[in-house]
Amino acid sequence: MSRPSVVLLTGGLGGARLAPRLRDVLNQGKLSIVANVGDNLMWHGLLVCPDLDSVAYALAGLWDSERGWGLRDETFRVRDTLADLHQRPWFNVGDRDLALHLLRTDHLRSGYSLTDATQELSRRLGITSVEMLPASDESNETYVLLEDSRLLHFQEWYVREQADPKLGEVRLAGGMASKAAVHTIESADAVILGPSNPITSIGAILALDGIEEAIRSAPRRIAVSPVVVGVEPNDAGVRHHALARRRALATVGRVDTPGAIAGLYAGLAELLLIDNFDVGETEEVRRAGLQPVQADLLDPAALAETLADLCT
Ligand code: FO1
Repeated sequence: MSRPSVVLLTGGLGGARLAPRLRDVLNQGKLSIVANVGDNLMWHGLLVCPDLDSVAYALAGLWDSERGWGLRDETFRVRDTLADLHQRPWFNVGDRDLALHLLRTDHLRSGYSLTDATQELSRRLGITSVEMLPASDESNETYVLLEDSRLLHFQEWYVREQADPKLGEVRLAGGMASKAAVHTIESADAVILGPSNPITSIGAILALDGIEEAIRSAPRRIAVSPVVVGVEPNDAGVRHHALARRRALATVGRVDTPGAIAGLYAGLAELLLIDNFDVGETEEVRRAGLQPVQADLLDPAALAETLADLCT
C-alpha cells in the first residue's frame, strides 16, 4: 500500500507531538486527525477545544511544545486584566489563542457545525495536507466525580486542581460521534489509537456511538502506549499528564503501565507499541490479547517512522 489513508485518534499533547511527524513520513498518504472533544470548555462564552487546538497549532508550526499547550510567544494580558477586574481566571487563555476561540464561536453561532468550523479554522491556519476532525459535533464534555464527592468539569480538575484530587469516577459524556469522523475511520486503511490518556482522551472518543464499530472495520488497528514505565518524566507538563492518567486509570482499577492499558484496547487494537525500555511489559500485553511491538516512544520522529511502516 503506497499511499495509505491513516486516522490518528488523539488527545492534545500526544497528538501535537506525533501528528506533524506522521504527516511528514506518510509522504503522499492521507492523514486525518480525530480529536477528543471531552476536554472542551466554555470560557467566558467562547468555546475552547484544547485537544483540537494543540494538534492544529502543532501542524501549523505554532504550538508551544515546552508548555505543552497554546501558542509560542504568547502573552496573557486579557487574563491579567480579568484578574485586575477581580475575575481571576484559573484557565489561562492566551491573547493570541483568544482569536481562534472568537472565530470558532462566531462560526458556531452562525450555524456551522464544530466539524465545519474546525475545517475552516484549519484552512485559515494554513493546514492543507491533514484533515482535522472533532470526534463529535455535540457538546460532549467530560466531568469527574472526586473521591470527596465534588463533581467537576474535566478542566476544573485538570487545570484548577492540577489533577491532584483522587477520582471516584470519570463521567464520559458519550453521545453521537460526528458523521465525518465515523466515515473517515470506516474508510481508513489504518487507525492509530494515539499515545494519549486511555480514559479521558482515547476513552472519551471510544465512548461515542459509532466509533468502535468503525474502528473494527479498518484493516489495521494500532495502539500506542501513552506511558514509558522505565523512564521518569523530567518535564512538568508530562508529569501533570502522567498524574492525570494515573488518577483516571485508577477509577477502572488499572495501573499506569502498557500491560494494564492493553486490556482497555483488547478486541479493538491488534498491536500495542511499547517503548524499548518496557520490554518487561511484553508478556502482559500478549496476555491481554494484543501483539506488543517495541519502538522508541520518546522520539516522535522515530515513533512516526515505526507507525508509517506498520500502516503501509
Ligand atoms: N493547561 C494547563 O495546565 N493550564 C492552563 O491554564 C491551560 C490553559 C489552556 C488554554 C487553552 C488550551 O487550548 C489548552 C489549555 N491547557 C491548559 C491545556 C489543557 O487543559 C490540557 O492540555 C488538556 O485538556 C488535557 O489533555
